Amino acid sequence: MNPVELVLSPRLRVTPFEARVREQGIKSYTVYNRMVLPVNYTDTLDEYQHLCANVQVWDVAAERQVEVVGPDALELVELITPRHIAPCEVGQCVYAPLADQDGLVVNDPIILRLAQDRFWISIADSDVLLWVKGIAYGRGMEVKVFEPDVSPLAVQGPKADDLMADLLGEHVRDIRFFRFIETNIAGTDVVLARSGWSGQGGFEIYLQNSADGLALWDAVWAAGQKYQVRAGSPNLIERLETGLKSYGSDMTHDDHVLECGFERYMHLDKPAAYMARESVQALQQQGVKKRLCHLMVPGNPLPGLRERWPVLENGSVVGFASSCAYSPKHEANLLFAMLSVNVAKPGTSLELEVSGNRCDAIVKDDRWKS
Ligand code: THG
Repeated sequence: MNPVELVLSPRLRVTPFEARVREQGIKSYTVYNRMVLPVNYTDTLDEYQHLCANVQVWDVAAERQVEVVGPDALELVELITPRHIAPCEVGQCVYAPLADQDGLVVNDPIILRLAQDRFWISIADSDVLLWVKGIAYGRGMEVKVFEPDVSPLAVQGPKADDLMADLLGEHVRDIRFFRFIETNIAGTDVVLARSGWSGQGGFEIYLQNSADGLALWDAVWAAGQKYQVRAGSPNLIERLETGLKSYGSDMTHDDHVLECGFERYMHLDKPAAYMARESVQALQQQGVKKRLCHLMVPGNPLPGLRERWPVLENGSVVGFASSCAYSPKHEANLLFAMLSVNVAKPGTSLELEVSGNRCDAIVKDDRWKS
């Protein structure tokens, strides 16, 4: 098929790093939270190999922040997620699914606690700002909910620690996973967290003033010269190997939190009130009907996935695959698929239908093993 162009206009928000992203030769964008999200500079395989060996700088400003601050901030954040947030310390981040009153997934953000009464909800692609403002208003809560001028810049890859230590000092190596510090880079105040959407390790730098975006990029870029730094982006191959699911693709507002493998990030008996409690209890009694699974298809690389591909058992559709990449490590195609519970067991043999052709597929555990 012929390549298509994404038309850029002010309705598609720019990021504070866009000039550098262009200079580095960006070839394709996607749209995320009504903002551009750079996708490819060269190609996904080349970028995957570089990411796993070196260090990359990613413009992930499209991961917008929803700030919740005020006396009722904790109560409000507790309401919107089945994860217990009270134990999260200032300086800590937690991965927390957001669920509505029916238990349906609204988003799967990282939540940062900046103060006892102040949070950033670092969102995936859906309108969390309007949802949370609506709840705060409807319940008359004493809290401010807004989108601050904050843009994450990710530094990912095995050389990320060396790069950041050269830039800020050896102490950054001591920042634990999902913890953050407040510091300053190139004259601009930033939040520096050990996190990021890859399994290769690294940091996310939350810029707090768009006007300083290029200065921040340039400082990181200069420190990265020793380490063959390149511009990159969340990588499809790497994120499938690591098992990172993408909201909007792999799970949507049609799916219940109990269907998406979020159990590790939920405390269903938490003392604080949360909107999904009744729905979760009811569905636990009934049992879920579908589950988000890992699916492997050996053989040659499959084409790019544009629409969800049907998954079949004995000729009947039992679910749909939503993401796919060929993994050099496993020498197989890795997919996420929402499957009927009766087939959602590692080891189950199924078929995948790709443009009219059927191929063998096998359900795997969440580490692509058995
Ligand atoms: N960084 C920031 N904001 C984000 C993302 C990010 N918002 C949108 C999206 N990504 C949120 N989704 C995820 C999903 C998984 C992880 C991070 C963000 C993640 N998971 C680890 C894992 O699965 O191995 C560990 C989670 C844990 O155990 O606590 O890192 O990337 N700022």
